[in-house]
Amino acid sequence: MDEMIIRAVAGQFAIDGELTTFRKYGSGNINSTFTFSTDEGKKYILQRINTNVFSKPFVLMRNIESVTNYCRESIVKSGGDPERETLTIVKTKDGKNLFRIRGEYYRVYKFVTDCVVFDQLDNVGMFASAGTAFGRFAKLLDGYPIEELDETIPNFHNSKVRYRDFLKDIRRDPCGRVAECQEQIEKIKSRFFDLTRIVDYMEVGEIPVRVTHNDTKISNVLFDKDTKDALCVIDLDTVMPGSILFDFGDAIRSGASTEPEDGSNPEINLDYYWAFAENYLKETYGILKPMEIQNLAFSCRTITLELAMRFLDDYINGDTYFRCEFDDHNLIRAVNQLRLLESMEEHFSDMEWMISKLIKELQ
Ligand code: ADP
Ligand code: GN1
Ligand code: MG
Repeated sequence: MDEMIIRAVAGQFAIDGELTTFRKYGSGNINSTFTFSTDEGKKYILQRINTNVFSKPFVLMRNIESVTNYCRESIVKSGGDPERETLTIVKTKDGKNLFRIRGEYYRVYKFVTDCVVFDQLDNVGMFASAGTAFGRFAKLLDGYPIEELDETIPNFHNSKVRYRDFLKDIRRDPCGRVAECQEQIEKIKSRFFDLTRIVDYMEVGEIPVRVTHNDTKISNVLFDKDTKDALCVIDLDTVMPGSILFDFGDAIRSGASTEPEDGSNPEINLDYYWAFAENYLKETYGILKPMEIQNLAFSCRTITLELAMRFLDDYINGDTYFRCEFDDHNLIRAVNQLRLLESMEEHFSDMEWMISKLIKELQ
């Protein structure tokens, strides 16, 4: 991206000092993220919102402002540091959440100081700590008034709608890629009921709709660089009504895999699974309904399958949604998420047994 634009954009925000250096930052698949420093020694995150994915950026920012204000109040009450434990939006000089230039939307956050972030963890204690952070976040959001939130991406985890679109895209085959994906397509089709079970229960009210994060992958948690404790849940773009099961499942999918999302032959690491679940349940046990508890282990399979389908669908559509580093990236991601799913299926009785053991300890 054009250096002039970044400088011009940063200058529109009420930052301390003037931009000195900036660089591309992070590994998010959706927005374009930069970090910059100022001559007053302050550091910020600047993001260009992906409007292909988030079509109403002002609505998105209204959600985030309201959710971060809510989190801030609670952090202050409990004696925490709101500048490190939640995102802090920096407004434009005329008080707006976003700056629009050339049809693109930019936002700025304060950079959370002394934090580190990982696409994959090599330390079970850190994943356990992420379990506490996501569990607390879920409990905190449980008190947030659901009617105040707009859906930033309608039907985000509605796997029935996603499946219908997937079948349409297979029929359209816009890039002639369907023939080479037959094996993966069949694996997804044969698991239709695994994909839709949670949504079915939600539709009849057996699994509650709550305010949830909806994108709990491990790179959406910041860790303290010294203590390595999980510090701050970020990427609040998809905080909206959903199921807590998708949040639990997605954290396990991304954090308890032996490989990164696109790494070959991933397996579920049951020690990581246990460590996360133990802390997550300690925080959320009091709010979870029996049907949620019963489906916790299963939710890991559902969300992994859903993401495999989303990656494959994007591959079939010509890679228009997820950021790709090379030609077959989405296909490789889909293949590997399906492998992770098979590993979860192989170990499913252990995964279920662990949840019941943890629940018994909490009763
Ligand atoms: P995306 O939606 O593209 O995933 P994120 O909001 O998750 O974008 O940001 C991408 C990356 O930028 C994160 O994984 C994290 O490394 C970093 N990041 C985002 N916000 C902050 C912040 N306030 N302080 C420090 N790092 C941040
Ligand atoms: C995207 O934005 P990021 O990289 O944290 C995606 C998630 C996927 C994830 C897979 C809004 O998350 O749903 O699970 O990639 N976010 C959106 O890596 O689609
Ligand atoms: Mg992210």
